[in-house]
Formats: sequence, structure tokens, C-alpha cells
Amino acid sequence: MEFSTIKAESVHNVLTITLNRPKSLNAFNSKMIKETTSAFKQAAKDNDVRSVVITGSGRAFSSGQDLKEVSDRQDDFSIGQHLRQGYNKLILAMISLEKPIIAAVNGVAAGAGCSVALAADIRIASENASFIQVFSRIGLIPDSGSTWLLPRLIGYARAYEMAITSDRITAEKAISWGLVNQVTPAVQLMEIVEDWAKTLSTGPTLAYGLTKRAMVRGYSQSLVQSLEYESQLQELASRSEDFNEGVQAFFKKRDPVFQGK
Ligand code: LHQ
Repeated sequence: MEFSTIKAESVHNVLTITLNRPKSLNAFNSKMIKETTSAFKQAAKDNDVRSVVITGSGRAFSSGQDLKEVSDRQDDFSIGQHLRQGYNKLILAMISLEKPIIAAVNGVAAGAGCSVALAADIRIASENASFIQVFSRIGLIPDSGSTWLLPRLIGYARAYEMAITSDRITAEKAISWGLVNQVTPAVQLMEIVEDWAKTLSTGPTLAYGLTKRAMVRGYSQSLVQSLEYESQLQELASRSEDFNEGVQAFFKKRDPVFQGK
């Protein structure tokens, strides 16, 4: 599929999505929201894709909503509808994708751009990266999943602080808050992310996907419900070829070769 606001490239079972509007620091206009959502939906259908990387071109990850598009809006423009028809679908496509998503945060991630980074499963940040909730600077509340994702990732106090101050959280602070998994020297970011993606795309993809499903479901259910849900999903995982391969490899004292099924 051809895209004009993003690049999507699949190599060795890894799909890399690059937000590609560098002049506006990869601000999301309606087209980029749609195209990014399509890329994630395609990744869900394509069995050859076993992990996804999302990053930004140029010096930023994403500056969030394209404010030019909002200021050029017609009188009947509704932000609520813009969210329902756009960002909400994008965030749901990411959270429901049963394959690991790595955000390679190469620079600033602001507003909805920050939300998209939060919706990834793993965040690897360049030392130049930063996270700004930014919404309150323009009199808005966090959207695109940030009110749900951020307190779960770093706890309510820090999440609320980020939301109401709109302060820039540096990569150094982000790692100490548990907002990112790893901070890298700027020049090594993509090399290190490629290593992560390569490892993940040769892993037991079905188990990785079911793990994500169980953890996301776990956010909104009791321990008793989660124990039951784990039992059901483990039943599925235990019938996979990868489980069989994993056990055989253990007894033969060799590395497993997972097929992702
Ligand atoms: C931009 C943008 C941008 C357009 C930089 N748009 N051009 C959802 C639903 C509907 C409505 C509202 O919102 C939402 C969700 C949201 O995402 S709300 C939050 C929207 N985003 C922002 O408010 C962030 C605005 N940008 C900034 O605060 C700064 O640009 C940051 C802190 C991201 C980076 O600062 P600097 O590194 O100093 O870069 P800069 O400000 O000089 O920007 C570079 C260029 O990018 C500049 O254009 P120019 O032609 O002067 O070079 C900016 O105008 C443009 N740009 N963000 N969101």
C-alpha cells in the first residue's frame, strides 16, 4: 500500500513505520492519522510481520496534532468527532495489535505524538528524546489514550503532574520514571532498536500477542478474572507449535527456532 505521510517498510519480519512530515516535526494531520492506522491494521493481517517499529523522520518523533489543520478548520469542525474518527481508531489499532510494537523515540514526542509513543509496548529513547503532554498549554485535556495509558505506566501523581504542567520530560527523567525501557546515544538509536526488533520478530509471536491481550484485559478486571483469563489463553499458547519447539529445544539443549505460531 502506498502512503504519502508515512513510510512503511517490511524487512525480515519487522515492519518499520516512519512518521514523515519532518517540516512540522511530524505533526499528525488527518491523512497521517489515517495512514498510520492503516499500517497498523495491515500489520495485524500480515503473518510475515512479527514486530513493528514506529519512529519519526528528522529531529522529532511527533509534535502531535497539526495545529495548522485545526486553525484552518471550518465552523462545523468538532474535536470530539476528530478524535472518534481518527486518533481513537489509531490507538485502538495499536493496543489491539497482538504483536510487539517498539517506539523508537528519536526526539520530542508531544501531545497526541506522546500518546502514540505511550501506546507502543516498548519505548527506546534517544538521549535527545523528550516527552511533553503539552495539551494544557493550549487549554485542552490529554487525549488519544493518554489519560488511560500514562497513569498506568508511571502512576497517577507523575501522570497528573505531566498533564497539568506540560513540562518537558527528558530522556533521563523518563527512564527514572519507568516511562521508557532504554535510553541510547542518539547515533545508536536505530541500531539498538533493530536489535530489539530482530529479537522480538524471531520470538514466539503468538505468546507475545496473548501476553499483551491478557495484560491489557488485566487493567480492567479482578485477580480472579485474570487468573481465569490466563488459564484460557495459556491453553491456547500450549497448543502452539512454538510451545512444542520451546520444550524440545530445552531438552536438546539448543536454541529454539520459533515460527510465531
Ligand atoms: C508544528 C507543530 C504542530 C503544526 C511544531 N502543528 N506545526 C487532538 C484533536 C484536535 C485538536 C487538538 O489536539 C489534539 C491532540 C494534540 O496533539 S494537542 C497538542 C498539539 N501539539 C502542540 O501543541 C505542540 C506544538 N509544538 C510545540 O510546542 C513545539 O513545536 C515543540 C515543543 C513540539 C518543539 O519545539 P521546537 O523544538 O522549539 O520546534 P518549533 O516550535 O520551532 O517547531 C519547528 C517547526 O514545526 C515550526 O515551523 P516553522 O515553519 O516555524 O519552522 C512549527 O510551527 C512546526 N510545528 N509543532 N503541532
